[in-house]
This record gives sequence, structure tokens and C-alpha cells, in this order.
Amino acid sequence: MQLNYIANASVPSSSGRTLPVIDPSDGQPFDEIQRSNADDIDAAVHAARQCYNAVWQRLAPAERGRLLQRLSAKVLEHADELTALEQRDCGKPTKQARADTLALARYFEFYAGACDKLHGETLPYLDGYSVLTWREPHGVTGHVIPWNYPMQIFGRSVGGALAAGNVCVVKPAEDACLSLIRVAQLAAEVGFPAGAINIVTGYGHEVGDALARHPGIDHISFTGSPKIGTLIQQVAAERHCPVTLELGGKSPQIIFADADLDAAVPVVINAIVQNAGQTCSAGSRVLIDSLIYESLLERLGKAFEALRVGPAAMDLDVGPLIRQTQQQRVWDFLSDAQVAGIPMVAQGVVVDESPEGGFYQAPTLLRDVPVQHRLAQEEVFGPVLSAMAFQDEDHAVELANATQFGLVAGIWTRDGARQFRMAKRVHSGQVFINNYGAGGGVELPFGGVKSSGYGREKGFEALYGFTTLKTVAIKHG
Ligand code: TXE
Repeated sequence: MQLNYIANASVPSSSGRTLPVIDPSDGQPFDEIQRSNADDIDAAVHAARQCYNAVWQRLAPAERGRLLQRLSAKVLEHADELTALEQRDCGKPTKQARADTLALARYFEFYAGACDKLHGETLPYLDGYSVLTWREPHGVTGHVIPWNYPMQIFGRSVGGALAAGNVCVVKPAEDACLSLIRVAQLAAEVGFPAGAINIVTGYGHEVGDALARHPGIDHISFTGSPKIGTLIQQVAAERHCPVTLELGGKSPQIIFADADLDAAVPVVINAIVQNAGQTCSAGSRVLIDSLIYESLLERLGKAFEALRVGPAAMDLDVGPLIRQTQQQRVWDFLSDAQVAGIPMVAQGVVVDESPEGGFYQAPTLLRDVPVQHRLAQEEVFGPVLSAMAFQDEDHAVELANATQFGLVAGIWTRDGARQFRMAKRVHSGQVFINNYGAGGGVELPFGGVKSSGYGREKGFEALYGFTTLKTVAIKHG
């Protein structure tokens, strides 16, 4: 049984209630987590505040950096254990779970080095004045983490917040908590003071909501659905609490006829099947130059048919979806596609060894998806790629921008001038040219426009969001 982690101690929820932890590969429960409530959030916020006031606030930035560096090393030391936890809890193929563990260590390493490099400025002003700005931490930050990349999102969110001088209360998703509870324990082992990192598990509408409403939370970082992002924003607005939101996307891969297709095809496939398509930045629409539409669809179709889906431990191309409701969500999209007469080009294969009860979904390529259909508008969050043809550059831009989202865009062309034109014209927080994701480097700021959210996490930029700027003007004499 897993307990909450508050003030460097494992504690049960005040209600004594628990929730099962389900293995997505077979649908069976294999552990339990705490079903916490507002009292547990209150205890965690209290512990965080005490830590902030008594210890964390007084620590030299370089000392925070040393702690984060030690945590990075500790994560690497425990990489096999964390990988195994994430793999079973989320249904991730081993290579994906390991990549997530390494990314977590890298986030801590990056933010370790950033702690003592965040500074304000001195500003030229009237004679007789000295004006300077200080970057001050918010204080106690709340982090609502989803289940698709628990360790990576914890790394970018909590790593950045700690580096900027905040302490953290974390609400992992009810579907995937195990790795984060363990990371908080490892943080205590390397010397993080009690209350710096607190983990409270449970349902979003109970414990997540309590976190967002708690008056002791000074900033909220949320990654999840637009629906809950809106709720969090409304709740936070009541007490003017700053919020950073990352709410997913419907990201296009735009492929011109002059693109290097040998390079593009595997990347386009990976961008939609990685983590079974349950990725905020998934390239879920492929917009193809009409000159190469048929030939490229044929190539993509063959690649889809070669994809194998099965239990996480088999480490195939694709693992199961996180839970039954996500599987049902994908089925609903696919049955809507059928009703609308949207043609299916190809599907991957769920291997025979996949146990009954696992949440499997074969990767699916659809073509001629109408721009207003929900498959071209809404996040499926499964391995479903919607293809459509464009006639020219203007048409490509029009299709790319025709959703409520704006997280990522991939542009594939050898024409340098077009690369710049397109990068300027697509509405999104990230643009990748002749690649997609740039290897996911922790240095690269990440976030969206429109309904994909606002604020940036990752990179040094995140530290600005995790701080507030104070202007100090001194009049001399
Ligand atoms: O998300 P929720 P769900 C999208 C994706 C997916 C859909 C639904 O399209 O299919 O959302 O997934 C917590 N107050 N993304 O239902 O509910 C919840 O406990 C405070 C995109 O799982 O938004 C979890 O920790 N918190 C995405 C987190 O919010 C609440 C990642 C996300 O859950 C809450 C996940 C409440 N009232 C889903 N209700 C991305 N951007 O990567 C729930 N939560």
C-alpha cells in the first residue's frame, strides 16, 4: 500500500480510504494509493509553508542547486526501480519508461545549475535614484500532474519551482502516482528538508480541487484537460492566484512535396504512437501537399501496419492506454469516423500475447478527415492520425490554424524561405522544422497558445513563471 508523503514522512490519508492501482496491461489491481481529501492537502500546505519560512527561503541558491544535483544523481542510481514503477503504473513500454526516468534526472540536473543564475536587473532612472528588480519565489506552489508522463512533468514543474526558490505540494493523477511518491522519498534521502516536496494522492475533484482552492497555495501549475484547466483557472481567479496551464493540442505535421520523406515518415509515426498517442504534443494531424498525398499515405499506411501493440513489459512499439475510459474515448472517435464515412488507411496489430482486460488500441491512420470533424478538432489522446491534403502554402496555414489549440507544429520542407514563413504563420508555442520535438531537450521552453494554455515550463524561461518580480527604487540622500 502506498502512503502520502508529507514533511518527509509516509502518512495515510486522514479518511483512511484508498484507491486501487490498476495495471493497464491487464486491467488488474496490483497496489493501493491513498484517497486523500482537503484535510490532507491542508496538512501538506502547512508543512510546505513551515519549510519555506524556516528553511528553504534562507537556503543559498547554490545550496538548492546542490540538493537538486544530488537528487538527479539519486534518480539515476534508482533508474531501474523508477523505470519499472512507471512502466507498470502507466503501461509504458520499457524504452519509454526509461527515457522518462532519464529525462527526470536531466530536469533536476538542468535546474540544479540554474538556481544561482536567476537574477534581477538594475535600471537606469532619474538622477538620485537606484532602481533594481528582484526575482522572488511565489512561496508554496501547487502542482497538478497528469498520468501520461508523471516523471517528466514532475521534473519540469517541480524542478523549476524548487530551483526558483519555491516549495511544492504535488497532486499526481489518480491513475499514476507510484514513481512520484518514490521520487519524493529519494529527495528526503539526499537531504531535502521536510516539507519541500509533498505528495498527496487521490481524485482530482476531491484532492486536486482542494489544492486549487487552498488559500495557502501561491501558484498553481496544471497539466491536463482543457475542461479541468478552465475549472482550475476559475477557482484560482477567485483569490487571484497565478496559474500556469498546459492543456494539450491537436498538433499538425505539415509535409511539403519537397520534404525529405525518408526523414519525415518515421518521425511522423513516432509523434503519434509514442506513449500510445497519450502525449500533449502528439502530432495527431498530418497535413500533406496534394502532390504527394497518395504516395505518402501509402508509405505511412505500410508503416502503420508494421506497428505492434502489446503489454508494457514486452517493450513493443506501443503499449496499452492508461484506463478503460481512455480506451472507450478512442473507440468513440473511431466509431464517429465510421459514421462520417472517413476512410481508414491502415491499422497496426495488437499481438496475441496481450492479456484480456488490457486497454489496447491498434494505431490507426485515417484519411480525408474534414477540417470541422471532431477528429480534426479534438484531442483523441490515442494512437489515431488524421490525414488531410492541402493545395498550397496558404491552405496549409489555414488548416494548421483551424483548431482551438496551438501547442506544437512540425514543418517539413527543404525550402529555407518557406521554413521561416511557415514558422511565423502557424499559431503554436513550438515549431519544429524538419524534426519534431528536437529530442525533447529540457532546455527548450514549452507551452501553448489559445486553448493549449499559457505560461511556459521547461528551460530557463520556466523560472520567470515560478517567480514574481519586485521593483525596488531607492532615493539617495
Ligand atoms: O484529464 P484531467 P483526464 C487530456 C486528454 C485526455 C483528457 C482527459 O485529451 O483524453 O484530457 O484526461 C486532476 N481539480 N489530457 O480525465 O481530468 C486529475 O486528478 C483539480 C491532456 O485524465 O484533466 C489529474 O491529476 N484537479 C494532458 C489531472 O487533473 C483535477 C494530460 C489531469 O486530469 C480536477 C492529461 C479538479 N476538479 C489529459 N479534476 C496533457 N496536456 O498532456 C481532475 N483533476
